[in-house]
Amino acid sequence: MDRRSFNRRILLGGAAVATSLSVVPEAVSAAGPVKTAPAGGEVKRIKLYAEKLPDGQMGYGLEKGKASIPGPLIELNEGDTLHVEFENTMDVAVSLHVHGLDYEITSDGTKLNRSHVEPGGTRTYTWRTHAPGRRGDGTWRSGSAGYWHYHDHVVGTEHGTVGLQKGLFGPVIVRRKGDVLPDRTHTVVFNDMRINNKPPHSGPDFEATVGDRVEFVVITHGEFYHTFHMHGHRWADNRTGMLTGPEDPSQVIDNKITGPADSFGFQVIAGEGVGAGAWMYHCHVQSHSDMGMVGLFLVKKPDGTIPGYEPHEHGDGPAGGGHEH
Ligand SMILES: [Cu+2]
Repeated sequence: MDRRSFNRRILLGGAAVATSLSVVPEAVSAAGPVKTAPAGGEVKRIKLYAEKLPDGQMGYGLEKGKASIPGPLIELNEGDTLHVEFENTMDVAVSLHVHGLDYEITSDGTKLNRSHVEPGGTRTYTWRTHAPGRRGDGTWRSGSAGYWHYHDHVVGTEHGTVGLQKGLFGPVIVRRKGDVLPDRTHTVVFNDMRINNKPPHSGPDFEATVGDRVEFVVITHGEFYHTFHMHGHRWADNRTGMLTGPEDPSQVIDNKITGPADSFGFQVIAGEGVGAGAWMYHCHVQSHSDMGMVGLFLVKKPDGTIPGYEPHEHGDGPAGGGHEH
């Protein structure tokens, strides 16, 4: 259900429904038609840096001194080409290896192909994407659209095991023409027993207001399998995480198993049908959640309050992995 029909349903539902959901008129009037992804075909260029962070971890960033864990969200539309001018500011070799996109072997980002970057060096990695279409033999070729990710493949071992542990990873979203665009995107990376390489029991937490269209990208790295669960919200287990219509056979879920290098994504309407609240998301492997693989989806009422939530009870507040649209 899109944001427009969500708000329309509340309007038609009358005062009783609106009261129980704590939705005030401002949220309804904020409704508008959804924005959708344009056709691709552009040639884009970014600069990306690999850096050591002050705490000994490592990250990717779009500017020097701005590296983050996870690295910056890279968004493309099917048909786009991206040239990544990649600079290694560290004292160890590093690389950039992407999942799901089209790249020649010279952009593989492995030592096997000498497509890594020595300390102080630069290299341009080129990623291409394509729309779905029919091959010459009549069979169907999938498009590039999906929730993907990039990571180092060099630091520590020839598989980048230490680079991954230290934070060298980030999200890539390739959209198909017509895909619904979110208001903002958050990235959750289960990396061994941490989320976004933060200490246990410290989130990250993500803020939204009831009715916001919020997209999550979930990536897993490290040694373990996890299950991603979110309270109060559900999504479709398909490419976009959204049903395409009433006949879409995709299963609707609120929990998904995810193993090393898996990635998926989805959109939710914050608080849809359930209202504001501090909604937990966590790994549902019990020992993992008990050890702190948990964060909060902080869905505020339009007045900015969150019923029953005391911010000091949990972690250090919103942080990391966010991207405004
Ligand atoms: Cu887990």
